[in-house]
Amino acid sequence: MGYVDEVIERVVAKNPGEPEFHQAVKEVLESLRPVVEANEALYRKEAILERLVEPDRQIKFRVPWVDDKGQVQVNVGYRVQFNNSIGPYKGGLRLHPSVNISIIKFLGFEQVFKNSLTSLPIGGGKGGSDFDPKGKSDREVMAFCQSFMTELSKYIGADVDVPAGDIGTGAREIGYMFGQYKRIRGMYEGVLTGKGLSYGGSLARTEATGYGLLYLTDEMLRCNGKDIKGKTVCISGAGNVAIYACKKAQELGAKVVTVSDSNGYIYDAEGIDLAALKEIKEVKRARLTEYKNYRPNAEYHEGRGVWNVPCDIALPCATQNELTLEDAKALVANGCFAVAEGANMPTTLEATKYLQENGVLFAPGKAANAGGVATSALEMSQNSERLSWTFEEVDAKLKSIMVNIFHNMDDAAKRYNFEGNYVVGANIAGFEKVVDAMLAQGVC
Ligand code: NDP
Ligand code: 2IT
Repeated sequence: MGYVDEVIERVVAKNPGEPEFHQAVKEVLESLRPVVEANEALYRKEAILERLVEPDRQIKFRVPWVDDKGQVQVNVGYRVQFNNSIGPYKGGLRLHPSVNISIIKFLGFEQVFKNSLTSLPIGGGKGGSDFDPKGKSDREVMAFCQSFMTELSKYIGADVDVPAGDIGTGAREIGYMFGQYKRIRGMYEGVLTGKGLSYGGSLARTEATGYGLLYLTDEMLRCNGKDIKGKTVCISGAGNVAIYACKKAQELGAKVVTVSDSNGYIYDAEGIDLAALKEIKEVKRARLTEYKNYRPNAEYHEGRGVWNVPCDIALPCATQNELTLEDAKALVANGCFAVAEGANMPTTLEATKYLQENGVLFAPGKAANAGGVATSALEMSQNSERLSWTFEEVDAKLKSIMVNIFHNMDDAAKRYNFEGNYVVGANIAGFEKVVDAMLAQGVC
């Protein structure tokens, strides 16, 4: 059995009941085969793959807090510090009832390669909790965030581990967590990113993941002789990534016809009304059923089905495994020619394979959604030099980072004779830098 297969088998055996983590490891390691085969003796001796798939440490803790009725609630908190070979651990905090160790590990593992691809000095980590912010009062969210940070603060720091937002964690949650960190440690430091603009946040961080997704998609289309202008786009999700993907897609001249949440999706044939979407989600924190109050001609459909809407370009921006083989078949049958992942691992392995085999340009999340964490790293730089850059400055850097990521993954794919396979290209390009740093730093 080859080295890659041995390690995959061991990961599955040693981490039972962690299907998302297995999936992420398989996707990465299988596409690294050409590099691993070219360096097998060295990598085996140095146990490179074994070291990559085992996090530096996994922290799990109790998060007790008091709800508005005076009842004590208990949630579980996690931080997985995966690999800090190229910089402090960096990655978001997910607050969603589905969160478990498998999900945090898959996200942390992906983050290692994603952060490497940004070309900035950040290692990979991820955290979160099974706390559900939905339907909670601001005071309850604050009580949870303060309790969560009381424990997490022992393990993080501006040069150690710098968390940020993810599903369920936005500006409100980051603010409460930052306040608690400051209080406990008695110091102001850039320990979190995605902070508010009045206390050290970076302009354009809110927009960064969605904008970055479109900058990379635009470059991918351009290099393949296509143009985003005038194309029809389907987006899933209606959160931070989806909203700013929608905004930039519209600015680039595309027509976005869908957004979705976990209850259903909107089909607006005239193009999504961004102001309405932002008011519903960012101001009211309401459900998409409200959209019809703003746009009576739009359709609301209960349940899944967003990928059955005909489009040229699909941008999954909600959650893992939301685009299945069935969905991929529907997209191809309807003439979709590009898929770029705004979410982390939204496309199943079978669906990815089907899309690639059917000539669909496919940009994997670790490249396509790297604009968020890249701009987080720019926030860290601004905090360190105690200066703030203008929106235009940050946005220009973001754009050049995304264009570079596209070319790095494109070149890596070509070097190994997998031209056009951006999954292989992104994994190899991300891996090469991490391995180089690991080898240089000896056995650790
Ligand atoms: P938000 O919490 O802002 O929005 C998440 C959106 O996805 C909501 O519309 C939510 O619907 C929907 N969603 C979440 N879980 C499910 C589910 N199980 N089934 C269907 N829909 C679901 O999160 P973000 O926009 O920040 O994150 C979206 C994705 O992008 C995630 O995969 C995240 O890891 C990834 N990402 C985020 C980055 C960032 O900077 N924020 C950076 C890079 C990647 P509902 O309200 O009904 O739950
Ligand atoms: O998945 C991700 O890259 C994020 N949620 C953003 C992480 C960050 O540190 O900005």
